[in-house]
Amino acid sequence: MRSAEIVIIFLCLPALAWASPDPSFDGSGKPVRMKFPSMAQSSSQQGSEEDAKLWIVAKAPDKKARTRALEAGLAIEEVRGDRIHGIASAVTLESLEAAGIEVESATSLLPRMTTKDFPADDAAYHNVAEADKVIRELAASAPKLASVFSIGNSLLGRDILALRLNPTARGTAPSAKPGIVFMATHHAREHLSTEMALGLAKHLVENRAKPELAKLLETRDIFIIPLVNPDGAEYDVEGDRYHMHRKNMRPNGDKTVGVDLNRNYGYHWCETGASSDPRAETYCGPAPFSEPETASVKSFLEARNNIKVLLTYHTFSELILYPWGYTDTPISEAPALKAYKAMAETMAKMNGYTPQQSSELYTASGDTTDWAWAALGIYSFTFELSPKSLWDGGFYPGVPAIATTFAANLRPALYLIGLADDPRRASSADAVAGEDDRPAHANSGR
Ligand code: 0X9
Ligand code: ZN
Repeated sequence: MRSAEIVIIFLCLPALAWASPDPSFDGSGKPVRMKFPSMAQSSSQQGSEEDAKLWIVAKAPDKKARTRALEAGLAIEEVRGDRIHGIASAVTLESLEAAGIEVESATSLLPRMTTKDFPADDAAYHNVAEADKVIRELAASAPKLASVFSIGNSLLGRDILALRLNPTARGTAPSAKPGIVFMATHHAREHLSTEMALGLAKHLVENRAKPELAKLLETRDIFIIPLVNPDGAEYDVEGDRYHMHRKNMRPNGDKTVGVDLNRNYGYHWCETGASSDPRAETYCGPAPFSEPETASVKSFLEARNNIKVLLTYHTFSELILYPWGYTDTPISEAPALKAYKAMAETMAKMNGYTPQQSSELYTASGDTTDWAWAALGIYSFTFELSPKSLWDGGFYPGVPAIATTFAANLRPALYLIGLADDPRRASSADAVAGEDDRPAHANSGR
């Protein structure tokens, strides 16, 4: 399919009222709530090219084809049998064709622009200023436990804030206690991941005196970074409208904006499942760690060899992923692999997600977890949070998803905090002391 032949498809499924030309109405005269977000008009200061996103359905019968699609610049969001669904700009259509990927449909997301109420409905989500405020207020409310510092600045100069929970070390002071870091929103539009990080921060601070948490908090060095990509997150909601933005806000000098921060880490950088074309959603940047956001995470982790576990929250698909992502080969250290699998499977029982090696989803290099494991030996996980599918809201699942996602993912977070002293304990019998195998409560009924 060539760009000129893009068909603007209005899906006729009645439940998908957002796909009608005026998404505020379903034809019955009654206003409906869009499941999918409003998109920005091209009036944004970043220019129209960034906003002209397509929802692409293509044939990709195996993982190799999925990786080729990523390399052509498609951000794959769902794998359904032999088809992939994802987001790209129009130019990527040609690259997909050149890569031998058969595109079945390319649906412009622009017709969904006009709904006015969705951002207001989502007011419970925190923008950058609000998220920073939450973090600072939590720290101020528990000065014996919590402190805040900046791990560095984003491209546009925003602080990338970390909340630290450690009663014996504040700010950037060193600590020998076993450390763990939670990160969120490498990808701008994955706002639910920031909510998960904030929810976890709030839970730990507000329940710090409870016996089940007090000992953990006393003995661990916990870092929570809710916004690795604050510039992108801010842009994505600019003007009270969603821009479906993935990358950071680097002007690439060719009218395109952004580097994919989860392709910019330095292990097997840009070798597979990433693109060197700045127009691509999976653009790996001009060099490994070229972006201040990934460079800040790198320095933050390199300066703290007490950090043993890392969890980076993304959305969506409900997956638990562990290295490697750049290759199908499993990690070579047998005891570590056993521990990774045990951790992923235990957490999957808690939240109902699917555990797998990252490359099972697709092979892609330059992500956070491959680098953190390869360079620093940190046990590193990517969670793809809710929803499971685009049809349940995709990147913009609405306010109810905040509470259900937090409820499903609190226990995995506490479990990882518990294991930070020795992650290899995961594969021994005492690892889940205090844990049980109840199915995830928050997922029941889905
Ligand atoms: O592609 C990504 O960066 C992550 N998915 S997302 O939809 N949030 O963009 C998944 C990264 C998993 N890592 C590898 N497969 N290497
Ligand atoms: Zn992501």
